[in-house]
Amino acid sequence: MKPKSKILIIAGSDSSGGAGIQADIKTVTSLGSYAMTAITAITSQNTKGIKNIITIDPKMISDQIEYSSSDIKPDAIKIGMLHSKRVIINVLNSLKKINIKKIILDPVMVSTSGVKLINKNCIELIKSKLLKKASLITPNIPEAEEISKIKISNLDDMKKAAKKIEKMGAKNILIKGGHLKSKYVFDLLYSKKKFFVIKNLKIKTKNTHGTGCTLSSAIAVHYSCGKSLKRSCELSIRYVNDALKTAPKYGRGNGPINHLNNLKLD
Ligand code: PXL
Repeated sequence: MKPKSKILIIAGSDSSGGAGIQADIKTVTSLGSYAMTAITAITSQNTKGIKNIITIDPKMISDQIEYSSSDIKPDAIKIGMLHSKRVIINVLNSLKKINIKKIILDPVMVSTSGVKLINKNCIELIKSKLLKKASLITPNIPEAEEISKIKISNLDDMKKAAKKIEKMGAKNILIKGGHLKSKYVFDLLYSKKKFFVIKNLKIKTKNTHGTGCTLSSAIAVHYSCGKSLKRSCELSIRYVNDALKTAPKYGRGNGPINHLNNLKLD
């Protein structure tokens, strides 16, 4: 088959292959699109945690975005780990130059294993500038709390936080409910002043590494192909759920999900 669309991924590398740019490339590829990348940082990690991180020079990040896009124009962009203010400023400038409308922002702050992936002073810049540029922002509960400064314990709190994040200038917000303790996961999309709740039975597993990266990349693919944001979120949540259910159980910690769940290769 020919790729359905082209996605530019701006994110960090996860050497264990479950999250970050590796998860993004696998997701975009398995869903039938063409993946391009601008790598923002390199982490050495396994399923038990992160050993160390080196950051890529912001100018190099801009060059990756601008030089590749000037030749192969992406249909949508997925943004993941941006670790410093300087990186965010450069990415904002590059986004202005390449002028792609469909942008999915995963405001990555902490890894599944609990390691901080960005500096504290990034959060202000994400709030004041970057979230306005995104078609959709996809925080999990801790990230939504950090952005909105609202403590979230239930679906009502999620709605309050989504409204507040919209007031800050975000166009559409998907708050992922997986961190709340309950039999069900409620994911909440707030779009055009309307709430859509996507309810699923919670899958009991420790193999959740990379779910956020995977979800935002899947949304970028569906959205780039002309589906509505709501439909893109529904299809992508289903893809992540299927990937969780069929996780290959690699490693001794929080293992990767199964990005190949939708493919029949035999
Ligand atoms: O899941 C968030 C995330 C994003 N980007 C990189 C990561 C992780 C989590 O480990 O390693 C590079």
